[in-house]
Amino acid sequence: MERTFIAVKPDGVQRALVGEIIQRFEAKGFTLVGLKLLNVSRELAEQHYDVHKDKPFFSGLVNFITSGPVVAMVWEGEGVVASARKLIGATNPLSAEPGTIRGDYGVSIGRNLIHGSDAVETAQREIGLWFTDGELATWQPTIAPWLYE
Ligand code: DAT
Ligand code: MG
Repeated sequence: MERTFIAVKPDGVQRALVGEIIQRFEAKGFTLVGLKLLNVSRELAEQHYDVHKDKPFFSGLVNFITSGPVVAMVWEGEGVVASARKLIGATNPLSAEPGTIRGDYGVSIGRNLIHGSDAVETAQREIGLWFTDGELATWQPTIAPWLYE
């Protein structure tokens, strides 16, 4: 089953949106298989955002993501990577559609509340970066027959 890496960034934690964000993924029908609150090391932040290392916003991004606790999660479900990106909305919250997490709660690109993997391969890399195998649960939700035919 497909998995994606989701992180509520320090602004989402400070603004007490953790429950709201988890609720959206649960209500959609995805399955939570990993969850932890952590202060992110500089090393992890730089590895996570390695693809952006030459961008002008990179140092600000690393400073921001290491500035307070982050809620790291792994969610599972058919098509979860692309679907999570839709639930999250466009990178710039001002352009994100109402009904998306960034569209409903954000006003600036550098404080866009949440990260979601952009592709299945990226998700695998990010899950490996943030979680050990032992931190991920394997379980079958009893509602599965009501989610999938
Ligand atoms: P996304 O998080 O939607 O995948 P991304 O991978 O292009 O977006 O960028 C990673 C994060 O970097 C993004 O969530 C916020 C920040 N960021 C991107 N573009 C930015 C910009 N032009 N100015 C400031 N921060 C930016
Ligand atoms: Mg990205």
